[in-house]
Amino acid sequence: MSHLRHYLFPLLICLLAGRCLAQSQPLKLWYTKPAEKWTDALPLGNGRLGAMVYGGVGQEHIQFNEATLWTGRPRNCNRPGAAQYLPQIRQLLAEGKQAEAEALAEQHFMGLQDHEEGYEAAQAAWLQRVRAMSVAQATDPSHSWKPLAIPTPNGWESAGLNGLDGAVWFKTFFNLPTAWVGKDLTLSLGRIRDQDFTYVNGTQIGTDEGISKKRRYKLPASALRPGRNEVAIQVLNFYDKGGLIGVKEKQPVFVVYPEGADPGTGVALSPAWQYWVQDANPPLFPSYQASYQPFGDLWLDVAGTGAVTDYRRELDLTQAVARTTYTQGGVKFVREYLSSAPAQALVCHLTANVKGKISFTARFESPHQQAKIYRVDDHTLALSVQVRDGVLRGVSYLRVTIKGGKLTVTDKLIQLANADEATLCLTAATNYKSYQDVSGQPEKLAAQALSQSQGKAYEALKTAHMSDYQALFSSFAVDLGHSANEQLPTDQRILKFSPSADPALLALYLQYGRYLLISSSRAGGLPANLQGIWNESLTPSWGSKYTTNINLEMNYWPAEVLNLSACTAPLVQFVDEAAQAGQATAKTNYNAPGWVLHHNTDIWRGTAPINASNHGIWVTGAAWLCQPLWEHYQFTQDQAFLRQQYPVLKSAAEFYLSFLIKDARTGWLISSPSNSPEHGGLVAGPTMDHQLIRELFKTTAEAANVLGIDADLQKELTTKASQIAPNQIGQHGQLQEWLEDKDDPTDTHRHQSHLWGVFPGTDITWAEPKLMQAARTSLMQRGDGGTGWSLAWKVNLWARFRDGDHALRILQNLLAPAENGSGPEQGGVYHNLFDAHPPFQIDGNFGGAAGMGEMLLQSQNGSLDLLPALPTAWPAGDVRGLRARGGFVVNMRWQQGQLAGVEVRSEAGRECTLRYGDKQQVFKTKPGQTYRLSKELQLL
Ligand code: FUC
Repeated sequence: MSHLRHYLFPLLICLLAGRCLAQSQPLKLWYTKPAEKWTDALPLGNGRLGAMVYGGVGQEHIQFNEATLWTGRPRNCNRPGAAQYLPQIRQLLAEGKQAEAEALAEQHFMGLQDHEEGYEAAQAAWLQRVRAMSVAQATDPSHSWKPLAIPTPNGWESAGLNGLDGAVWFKTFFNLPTAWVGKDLTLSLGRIRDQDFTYVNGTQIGTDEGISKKRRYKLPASALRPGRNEVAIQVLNFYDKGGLIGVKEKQPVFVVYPEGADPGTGVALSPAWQYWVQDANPPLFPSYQASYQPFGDLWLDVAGTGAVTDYRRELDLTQAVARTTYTQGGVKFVREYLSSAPAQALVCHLTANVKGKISFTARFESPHQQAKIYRVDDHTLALSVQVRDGVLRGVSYLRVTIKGGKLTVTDKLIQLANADEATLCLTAATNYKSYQDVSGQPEKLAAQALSQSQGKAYEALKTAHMSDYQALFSSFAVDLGHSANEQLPTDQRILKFSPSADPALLALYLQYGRYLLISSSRAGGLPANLQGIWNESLTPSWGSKYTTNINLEMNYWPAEVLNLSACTAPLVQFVDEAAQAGQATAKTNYNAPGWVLHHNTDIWRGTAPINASNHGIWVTGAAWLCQPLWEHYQFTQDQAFLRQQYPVLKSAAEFYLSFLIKDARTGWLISSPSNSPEHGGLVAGPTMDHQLIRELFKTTAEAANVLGIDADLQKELTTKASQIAPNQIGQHGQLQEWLEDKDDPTDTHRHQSHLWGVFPGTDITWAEPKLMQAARTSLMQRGDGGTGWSLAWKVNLWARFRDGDHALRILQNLLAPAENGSGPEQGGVYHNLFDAHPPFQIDGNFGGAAGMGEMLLQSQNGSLDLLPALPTAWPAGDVRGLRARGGFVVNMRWQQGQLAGVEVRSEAGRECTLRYGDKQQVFKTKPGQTYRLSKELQLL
């Protein structure tokens, strides 16, 4: 009895207090100085409106996004006639002629690009136009020359020329040492995106194209002068990032040196580079898929004099409210910011402890070339934007409501003088209605949203926001231990992080993952993309779209287990729509029924293969995207949901039934052509595909069985599943990534696709220890490094291997400071705890959070496995609200590395099997009932 009291008492207190964990462990990111970079700023989001808050004192900057503002347009993405080439591509692969297969597929099998037609002619005409200007004309001082810091490692985008494509002239100079007069020299410029025409003293000395080539041009003595020599470069950029990037080279760049000499002995070009933009409208470059776009920037130039003390900015995860506080001139200022789902608005509230002290000028900026700012009424300013390449446009309204003071709205800005307090409400909308319909009315939507909060006090808006947010967020709490480091600002904690020095930072990271999912994925909206909903660039990496060979799925790994099931709604809708769109691709490329989706998709539900045949032809995107649908059913036991989604599973299964072919050598059913994601080129029979298809066949058959339908199909799927190429163990003890035993055990490629069957799949479990061991060997061979998402995947895999210490080692790498010298291919975290691929990519945040859940509870094998991978560095802890398959919610506590007690709430009334170590307990449950068990798994 005494041990019972010992366990129950604190648990009851906890349950009664509701948020006791949150109180003992403040879930805050906080800093002692304003954000300098975008990845220092704090993210807010209501699923649709995203904001990055910098918290500057004299100048506040809020960069914002609206989730539906993308490039592109509804269009056919399928290349007619592609299926004709399928037999030949398969034949070439069967004969081992990979290069030929890839070449043929590249030409005939990839999807259709937007602007593909007529591009060459349009580009030739544009080139002729911009090349017509002589270098003398181009370097004339009358152009509006501006300074630019060179090199621009991530393109001139990072130096303020966001999204600029076109023709740009640069100039600088160097002084020729007297000793070099009469010698031929070399000018080293490094890499240039995309094409350059380089002149010295008005003579062209070189030209080249392509971002991978290092520019080193000969400077003939005859072109040089004693003393000052002028360098002029016309840079042409056709798409994506542009400029003189001069990246990561061992040899110095932007130098001249005698031909054949050591570049280290060279003379540097003057850093006083200048540029002018000759033409910013080249023909739109062909693109397979669209890019997510930033919307705009809200700036507040805040009045205030005197020294600033007590500065702090924070993001409170329990409230989804950001805050900046400081004292200036003896006055204490507080700003609060939130992105409210009920109000569909971004709200910022400014107060001071002395009346009449709030004065600022609010203004909009936008990186879009086509942007307009205008006055709406006495309180409201508008920003309207139109994307350059596409049909979407957006409108944002900013309304300022004040207590005291004087408000003036001009055509350009809002001015506020001497108010007691001010509330800013920002709304935004686009004309995107669906992937097929862009007839929305952004002005109307933005105005409607604004009118919803009209007349409401800030406190009322905040209360409504918090109760909406907390309904999701407070369903889960975790305590992994404490240390003094918790008192440090977050950026300092990151620098000092190790799992034993600061276990609470991991708990914060986990809860931050949940916060980010709630903030970027709400019913009725789009799923979280590669950057959630946060993006400042017109040319974000990988288009900030949806990569489906790992990234989109990883975004949703925490959703069920960490008790945010409702946040999967956008993904479910997205998959349903992709299943519609993907039917045309199934027909066009494979002459098959059902639906297919390849390794990437975008807001327009592009489903055809993109980019290049060596990695774009990967057929199992549809199979993988069916998994979260099945998982949602497994976790919730919602049969109505399963009935609704079953056609999507069935249609995907029908595609693969038609697509699989018999391998002549082995007699197995194999997937061909395809790819083991981004590794090894176009092949027949990658292991991952077989795991995915086998699992899809099994779950579709099981779904039909649950629903009591399609008996014949159930049989067919079960039979076919057993004929698919099995998992194989190779010569190095590894799980083979391909049909053939050709893995390189020293290969540390970021993808570990053949381990899909271990996690997130269930094709390989401890029921087959040899396969599990082989999979583990493969993971050992891949190593403990990797990009952000690669590390996050490894955490989950090590959890399934029941090795908590190894999982924790990987978590340590996942939380390495991204700005502290991590290698280019190493993941980590930025100051705001955003995951670094690098660059920022949100999947690592989600995958890392899910991985910690996986360390504490697993339920993929028909039982609830408690603390399956508890690391030694988490000796004591507490978790509440973990979800398990079968419709169970689990609270548990552990001490000295051992389970101390557990509570299971049954939502669906299913029989429950609990396992802890070698103990097991099976018991019947009733829906809505909670069951308490001791550390011995005895029912109490
Ligand atoms: C896949 C990965 C890359 C990156 C991109 C968005 O292509 O291989 O590492 O995450 O998606």
